[in-house]
Amino acid sequence: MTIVQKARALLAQTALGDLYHYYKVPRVRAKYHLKKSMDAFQEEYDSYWASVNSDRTLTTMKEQFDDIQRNGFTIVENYIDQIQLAAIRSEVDSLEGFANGQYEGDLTFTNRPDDGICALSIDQSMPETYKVSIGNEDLHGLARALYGCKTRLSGASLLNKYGVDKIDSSNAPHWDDWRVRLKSFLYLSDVDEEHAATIYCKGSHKDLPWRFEKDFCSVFMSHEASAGGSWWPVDALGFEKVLCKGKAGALVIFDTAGIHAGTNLKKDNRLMIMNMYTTHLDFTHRAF
Ligand SMILES: O=C(O)CCC(=O)C(=O)O
Ligand SMILES: [Fe+2]
Repeated sequence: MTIVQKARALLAQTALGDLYHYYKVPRVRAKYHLKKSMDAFQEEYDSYWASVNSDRTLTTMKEQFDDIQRNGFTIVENYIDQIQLAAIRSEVDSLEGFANGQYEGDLTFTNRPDDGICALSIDQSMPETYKVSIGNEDLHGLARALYGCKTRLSGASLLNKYGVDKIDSSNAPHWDDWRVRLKSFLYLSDVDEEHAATIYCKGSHKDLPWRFEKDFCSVFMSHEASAGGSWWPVDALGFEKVLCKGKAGALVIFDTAGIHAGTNLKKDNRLMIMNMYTTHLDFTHRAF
């Protein structure tokens, strides 16, 4: 090494060298500001999560509370009995056009033909459906027990997946939000590998090495740029993939911070009632 090279190498290790690189190399500038930005967001992130506190005494659904804390999800077979199921189905089946995405009645309705799904807001005109969703104090209590008193019902919809072989946007592995979002699916039809059972990566609601980076992207990039992606990095984490199967009347409840993905419908319909809970979103019509 010449004296000039040695002097340069020494200088590069000083604050002056850092300053030189900062101005000279765009990527060094980008990295520096990215770190500052991530550190600032980490403060907001930590303070949000410090405000989310669970309290097991607030729920009667202790087994489900434990399951969700441990695995991120729970499945309750026969959550409603056949009589209640029949009463709800009779309300749902009388919604003209809903079965194939063509509903034209008074309730708020969304149809996404490319995904092959549609969603209808629930109100008191369907009393049996209302009772197990918007009126379901047991579920509301479970959500508050898991994530604190601020947790609230942010949506309740009747969901119908009707598009056979359609690739639903939710088929990519993803989590829904960087904040609390709990969902319950009360199955009104049998759900299995042919009927679009959701995949849940058991335990992935915690201990995910790149969660903060992805959450950071989801806040600062557009939805389009940061939406769910490929199975490749997810498979590398080695989580068990559980298919959330259940007969009509089963209830699946899952922490959507865990990695999950929809699957294709191979025949018939998948009908369910979805409740969604968050700490921060007002109640509104939601398709997912
Ligand atoms: O429809 C499904 O199976 C999964 C949908 C989903 O990702 C969600 O509701 O968050
Ligand atoms: Fe999702």
